[in-house]
Amino acid sequence: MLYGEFKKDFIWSSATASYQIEGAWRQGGKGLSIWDKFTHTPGNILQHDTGDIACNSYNKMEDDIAALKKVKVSHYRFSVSWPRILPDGTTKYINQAGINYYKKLLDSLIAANIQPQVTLYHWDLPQALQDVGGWENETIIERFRDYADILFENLGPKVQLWITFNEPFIIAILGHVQGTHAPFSDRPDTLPYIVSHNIIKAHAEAWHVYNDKYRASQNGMVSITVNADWAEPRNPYKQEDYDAARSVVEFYLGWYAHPIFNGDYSPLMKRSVLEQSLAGGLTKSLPEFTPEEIKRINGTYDYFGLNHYCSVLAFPVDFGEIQHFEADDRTWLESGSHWLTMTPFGLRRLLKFIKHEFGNPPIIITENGVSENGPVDLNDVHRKYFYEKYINQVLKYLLDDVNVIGYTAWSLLDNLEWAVGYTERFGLFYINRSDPDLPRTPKASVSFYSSIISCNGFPDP
Ligand code: GCO
Repeated sequence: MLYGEFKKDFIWSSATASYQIEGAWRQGGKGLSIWDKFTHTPGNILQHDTGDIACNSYNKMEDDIAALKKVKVSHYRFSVSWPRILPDGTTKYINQAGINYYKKLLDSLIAANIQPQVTLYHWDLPQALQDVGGWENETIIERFRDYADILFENLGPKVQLWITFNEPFIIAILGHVQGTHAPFSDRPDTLPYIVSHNIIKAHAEAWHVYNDKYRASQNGMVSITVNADWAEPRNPYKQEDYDAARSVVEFYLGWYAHPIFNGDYSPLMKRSVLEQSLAGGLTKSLPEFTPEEIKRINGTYDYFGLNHYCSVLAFPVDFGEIQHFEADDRTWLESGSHWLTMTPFGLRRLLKFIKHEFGNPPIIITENGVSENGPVDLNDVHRKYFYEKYINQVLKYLLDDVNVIGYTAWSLLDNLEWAVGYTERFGLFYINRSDPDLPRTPKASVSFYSSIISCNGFPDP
């Protein structure tokens, strides 16, 4: 345990995403998203859960603001539902009711002295765009740029922090390979590398729109959020386990961060993809950027957005053959998600890796948190443990001289955890789903997290 305080003006936040909390799926002129379709297709989501109502945040904005005030966060990270703004994904029709909803949310936050962090895309693509190929069709780059332009113009005067994409890795792999996320269809030609290629270009275009048209007047920061586990070599005496660990991190995070922070995919990424492709009978699947594209993409960031939950042990079988890490001293405090084991030390290592690999950018941890499932226990001991240990690892940025400027707890509310529905609960606030009012009830971790925020860290007792 390190005692000390974060630097002044550290960003303390909590996060949600539109489809996971808003509900109101056919209210206020909203178009359909790929998640509306996906959850309504039998067999995709545990318990047949959907986001039709979710936390009903669309109609319960004041309750969410009250919850945020209780946590005493300085910031709130939420996402905009693209089909609420552009029901068919294009600028043919702009839904003013959608814009008004987010303007009102921004006004209420600012009145409560909470600054917004706004995600443009947290996975709820307008279904109409999916019908013409979604992220596989490169015309989507222009669609995304137009959508971003509308948000910057209408919401930008009240927003200082933007995130273009949340976790492109998950979009590409879970949404287009594994099929546990929307828009999965079993077309064999669905390739994650093309999807990611288009996402990287779309991100860059949105950043340029901001840079060219809005930066001078709005002076905010725009970036992308990537997710990454930390990977440790399973056997520290084996070079190939080190190499495997490196490849894991490269795939999660380097896939997107290399082009955006350093220019182009890394040699390691190119080589690994080629090896995988050959093994799978394909000759090549990683598209190439032209020199002009590399120039246009390189440097399109104002900070590094990181979602991090846990670490894995790596060893060289095929890529992907990874095993969850179980080396922490108290793994007896389990999480409610099979993929999430508590491994706080990995976060510090990952932060140092980012510092060295990507030129010491300012880093905002845009998600970090833990779940439970099964019986409700408002005394969420495991979550207090998680936040104490992980946030304390973040504090070590003071020792490592890493430029961390913010931390975001996932999530403010128990919400629709994608394919596992409402069975896994990541919230600081519990929501009793059998009460039609969906009251937000604080778990013990609310006052715990809030005391860390009030102290701005862990002052020496
Ligand atoms: C994610 C998402 C969140 C999840 C969270 C827990 O980034 O995967 O941003 O929507 O709910 O990560 O799995």
